[in-house]
Amino acid sequence: MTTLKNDRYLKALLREPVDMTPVWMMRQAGRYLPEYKATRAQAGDFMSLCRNAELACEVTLQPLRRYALDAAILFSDILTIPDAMGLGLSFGAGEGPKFAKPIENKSAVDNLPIPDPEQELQYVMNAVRTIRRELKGEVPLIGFSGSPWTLATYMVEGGSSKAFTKIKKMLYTQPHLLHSLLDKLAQSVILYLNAQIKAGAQAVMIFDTWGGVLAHRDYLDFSLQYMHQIVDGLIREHDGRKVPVTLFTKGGGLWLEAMADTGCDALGLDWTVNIADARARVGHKVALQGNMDPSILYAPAPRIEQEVRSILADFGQGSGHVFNLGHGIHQDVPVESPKVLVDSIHQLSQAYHK
Ligand code: 1CP
Repeated sequence: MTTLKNDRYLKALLREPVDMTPVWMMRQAGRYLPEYKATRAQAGDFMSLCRNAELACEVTLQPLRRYALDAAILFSDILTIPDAMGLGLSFGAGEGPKFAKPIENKSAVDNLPIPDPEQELQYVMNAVRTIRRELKGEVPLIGFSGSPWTLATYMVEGGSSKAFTKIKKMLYTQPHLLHSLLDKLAQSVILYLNAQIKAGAQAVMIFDTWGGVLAHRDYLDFSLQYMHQIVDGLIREHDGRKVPVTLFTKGGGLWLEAMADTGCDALGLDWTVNIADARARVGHKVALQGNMDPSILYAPAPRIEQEVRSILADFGQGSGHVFNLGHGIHQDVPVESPKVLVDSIHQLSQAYHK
């Protein structure tokens, strides 16, 4: 087993005792950091940054140099899988992701390959290996993937969406076709995350950013079922250590019990949920990650600290909480704000771990 200088993130996910509440921030590498913008400019476009292991490693480490974060997250994107399936991913200047060949019919689904993680996605594994080497055991490295449903929304819509009309039309007119797409994605995600674990990721997180747009029964059938398959297929112990799995459905507050029943180790919460209620509902089964509104980072320091106090008090005594934002950090927050956040969590949480 490789030693870790700071393992409180892994311990909290397994609900083992810690000295203080660990914290990391969703999308902690990114455009709110001037040094990210500089490296991104050096790389050219976003995918070139992802494909360059040294530069991907550099941007992964940038937020850790500024803030006392308890985990690093691989710098990559959820859309690497559809890109490796041949859909032709591009990011226009100042625009969201776009696919040249969106999924429109059965033959497109039938012809989708299941990418080999050490071939088409080897650049991701190389980034994982490089980051692990450069982290030098300081903090654990989180690997990640999108959920099958969330990946499918981009593949069928051809990019970002607000109303999800194309994929919902497929869901209600050709449910079998959508299921076969989701099934291929689930198989691909299992191979991809297991390869990240073998390459050095010490925990993994599944981002179901768009699960919350589904009707109740459809969430269970078209999103959660496939995340459950993934949890069942993952390597759960590697290098003498448990590899915790976190599921995050944005807008998933109504489904926490069902999510906890998949056998995952932790649930990510967005800010619409009260973490005390969430703990009462599922805290005997899973750890909880979250859940400050990322917009609070626009506020002055005392307001940020007040929110930290409230969330820590709501979670209460003991382990099983990883502090985080309820979604990704905004691009224009002051660079001083995350320091206020991280330092106040570490300081104020110690009382809850005595
Ligand atoms: O211009 C740029 O520099 C690109 C902006 C950017 C960044 C920094 C994109 C394009 N992706 C990323 C990195 C990224 N994406 C990371 C690693 C960085 C970190 O966390 O430190 C991670 C974990 C993601 C995951 C991701 N990508 C999600 C799931 C999490 C979430 O925020 O909901 C989603 C939905 C994406 C798709 C995507 N990639 C990029 C953008 C702008 C988007 C969102 C598009 C949309 O809103 O539909």
